Amino acid sequence: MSQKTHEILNDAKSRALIDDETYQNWYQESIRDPEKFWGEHGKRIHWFKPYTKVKNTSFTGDVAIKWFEDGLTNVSYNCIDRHLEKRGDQVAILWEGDNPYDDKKITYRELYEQVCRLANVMKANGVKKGDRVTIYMPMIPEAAYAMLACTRIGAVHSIVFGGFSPDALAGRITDCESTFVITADEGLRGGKKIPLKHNTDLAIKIAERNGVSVKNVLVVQRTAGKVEWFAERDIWYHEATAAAEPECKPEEMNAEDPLFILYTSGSTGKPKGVLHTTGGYLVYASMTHEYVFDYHEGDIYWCTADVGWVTGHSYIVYGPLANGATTLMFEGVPNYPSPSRFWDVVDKHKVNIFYTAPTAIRALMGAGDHHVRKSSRNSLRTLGSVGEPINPEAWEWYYNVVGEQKCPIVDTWWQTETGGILITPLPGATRLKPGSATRPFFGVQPQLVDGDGNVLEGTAEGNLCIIDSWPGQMRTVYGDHERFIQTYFSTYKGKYFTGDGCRRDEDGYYWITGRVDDVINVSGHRMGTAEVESALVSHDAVSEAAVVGYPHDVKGQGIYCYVTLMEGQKGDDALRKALVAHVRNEIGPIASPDKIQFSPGLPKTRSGKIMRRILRKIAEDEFSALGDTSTLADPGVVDDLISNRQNKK
Ligand code: 6R9
Repeated sequence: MSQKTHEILNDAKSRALIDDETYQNWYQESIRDPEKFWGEHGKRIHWFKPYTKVKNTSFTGDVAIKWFEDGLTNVSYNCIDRHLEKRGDQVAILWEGDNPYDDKKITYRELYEQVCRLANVMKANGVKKGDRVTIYMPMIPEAAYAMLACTRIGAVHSIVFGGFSPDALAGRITDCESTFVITADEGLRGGKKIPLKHNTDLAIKIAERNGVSVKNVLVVQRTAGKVEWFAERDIWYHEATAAAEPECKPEEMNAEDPLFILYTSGSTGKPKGVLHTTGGYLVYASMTHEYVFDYHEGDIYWCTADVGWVTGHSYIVYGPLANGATTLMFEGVPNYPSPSRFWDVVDKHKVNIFYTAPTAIRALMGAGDHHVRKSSRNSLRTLGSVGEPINPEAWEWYYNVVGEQKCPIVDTWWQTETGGILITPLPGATRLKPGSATRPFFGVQPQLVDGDGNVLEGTAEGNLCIIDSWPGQMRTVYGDHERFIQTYFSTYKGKYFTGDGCRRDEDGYYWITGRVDDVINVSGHRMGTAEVESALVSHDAVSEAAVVGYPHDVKGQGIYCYVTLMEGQKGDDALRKALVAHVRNEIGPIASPDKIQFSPGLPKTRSGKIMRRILRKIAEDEFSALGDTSTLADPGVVDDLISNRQNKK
């Protein structure tokens, strides 16, 4: 592990909003007196009725988290209306299409009109405050309009990533009982079309069988590809919005009214509907966006995530727009038409702040420096990373080759559940160490505990908990508060448990080591191994499956599946292919197994528990250190597993 440090950069320092001393002072104050600290910073957004109570949170008992609880506000008002006077003609969304010749600039005034029209369309079709709206969209401006239109009328959006299958979409529609879906005819990524409307049609049929009937589907025309049309249900977006009024009064929302649901994988069962609310979330998203990226007025800001993930919610749409920024929205992929695409876009739009994921950095690093060097990248000032631990080699490449040692890298650690960034350097204030997310943001109190819950002080490695609330924290699992308590607050009583392992070094810096539960991180996408397992066993040929992660050069972790077949089935390459296709179908391409090992048996304890520790070791090709196998019901299976391993180095 590299212990090299990078001193505060002079360029970053001269313009930095926060220096090290300010960081220390604010941090101390935020912990000593959170009421006062957040009472002041809560004012960064507009309130129709100001709050008088700031913090009312408890991590024990029923776990109730409330911030700014008597304040009234509206997210779309904050992201649009309040900027109109000063920056109505400033670009709000800078859209770069999949095709490099395709782009669009949407000013704040245009954004206002688009969002109002769409809000009116939704209202006219019976969508009311509190109703759930599912958004299944490509990365086009209409995705942001849809989010903001929901917030304008108080509807709760649930975005489902466009790469998810009809089954996965159906599960999410059913869980939150949404009766209104917004989608597009087709998506376009890397020159390939994605049949979003067709997938939606299939998902709605499945949801119907599960008792949830979708009333309307609003369809954006993106490719003008052929789609099936159900006249009593489907509505063309362009027709309906053209006919709607361009003004719509924002609903006054309580700070604790639900804002959105976003499904995320855990170690058990089906994905959880993470629920975020209005006031605290927006305060936290906008504040972190400003200070973590050292955002200054006029900056062109680009986060390469998809709005289907939390990063897209907080740092493409809500944080930047609440701050009146110009946010770049990219429809395509990093290597289309060539691996220089990111840097071409940086030069084309003079991007100042660039935020991406380690998996993209590693892939582009592998493609060769010449793809980077042919661009100027002069405009860049801050580089960010998110989604998984960034290995020091990738960090150094990002810093030296992409940033030419002029841009601090903010390695931002956070989760869908946390709403915004919790551990991160601040440009110009934090000395950087490659691979470390460094220090907590204001108001965040990390704690390391061992397996028994003992608090570890000083230099230590353990399980990462957060011991007090911050405004952006999730409030509940939609429809299942008990699961919320069980998942996050019961492992270590009275503490929020992140599911991540972490080391704290001698400078008090945090180094995230990865998940300690049965969640794997594939290209920055979180996946429960249980989800992939249940997809596998739903195939007729499979009797049992166990899935683990293994180190993968580009994806961070790859998906390694041990599969036991039904009697009479033959484990050959044809079946491997069929199983990969099956999992893609059930969940989506991001869950495609990388390795499938057919194994007559799995290593189990006498009580029938699969010993994943052993399976992980074999998948990593590190089987000389298998540890104690004497508690296995049949130690013999291990030899077979080793000799048929699929990842020989
Ligand atoms: C924002 C997001 C959360 C999990 C998290 C952790 C991993 C995210 C990281 C990181 C190391 C970073 N993770 N950022 N690990 N360093 N900078 O990614 O949310 O999709 O919910 O994933 O991702 O394991 O627990 P989400």
